[in-house]
Amino acid sequence: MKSCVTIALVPEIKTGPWIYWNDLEASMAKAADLGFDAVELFTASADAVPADRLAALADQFGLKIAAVGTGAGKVLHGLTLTDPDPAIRSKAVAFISDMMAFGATFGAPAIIGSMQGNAVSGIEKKQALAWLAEGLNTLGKRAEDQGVKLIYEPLNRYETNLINQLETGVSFINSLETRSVVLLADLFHMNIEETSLAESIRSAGSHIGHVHFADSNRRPIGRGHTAMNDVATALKEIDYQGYISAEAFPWPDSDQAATQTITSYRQYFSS
Ligand SMILES: [Mn+2]
Repeated sequence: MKSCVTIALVPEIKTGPWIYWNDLEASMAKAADLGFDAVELFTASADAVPADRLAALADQFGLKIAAVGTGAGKVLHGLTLTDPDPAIRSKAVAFISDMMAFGATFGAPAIIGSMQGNAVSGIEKKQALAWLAEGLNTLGKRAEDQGVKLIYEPLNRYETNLINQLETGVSFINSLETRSVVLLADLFHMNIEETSLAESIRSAGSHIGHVHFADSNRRPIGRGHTAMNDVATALKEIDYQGYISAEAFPWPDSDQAATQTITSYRQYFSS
């Protein structure tokens, strides 16, 4: 497993659960100092950070780019893959596609979280899931062409009414034409939705391609009541090799949250 910390560069979502904010270079320097293996980026668009600048910084600090978030497409532009308007769905696919190409430069997959949207008023859930499948099939094909996976994230019920649990997520991605989509196990969402975090991880097994590392209250691991020992044991049992990425509130501040995160990571995964 590999440690990772989130950096958000979108001022409009300043209240969100990201450890570092605003200054890419300073944040990467801090992440490297603490010994993180990688960073996960949340940017406003695919060209918000020039790829050559990011490559130079990654090289300078010895950090990998673990994944790139696509949520700005919804937050800034109101796009989702399940909007009833086909023009908006098409723009959502284009936005994610651009972000995926940016990430693929670094071997980093794109994450589809809030861009999945919802079955909105007047739309059957079955229809929304069909639109989501259509979008993921198109994007999964492009991911395959670019040599990266595409990460799909089940969210808790307050953020989507489509897919809230890993088990439903596994059935859904197995129903797709593309084999390029993997699941994101976000421990915060799972804490709300799963009967047992460890059992869900064991069942989803090799379908898990990314982990969001946050405690029950979205604070850094160790600052809530998630039974992290059981979760870590389950991830080792399924031989998870991916990133353990801190998508948690910068509580009480970014530096302390980052330190808490790497300390917890080492406690549970370094052995
Ligand atoms: Mn997440």
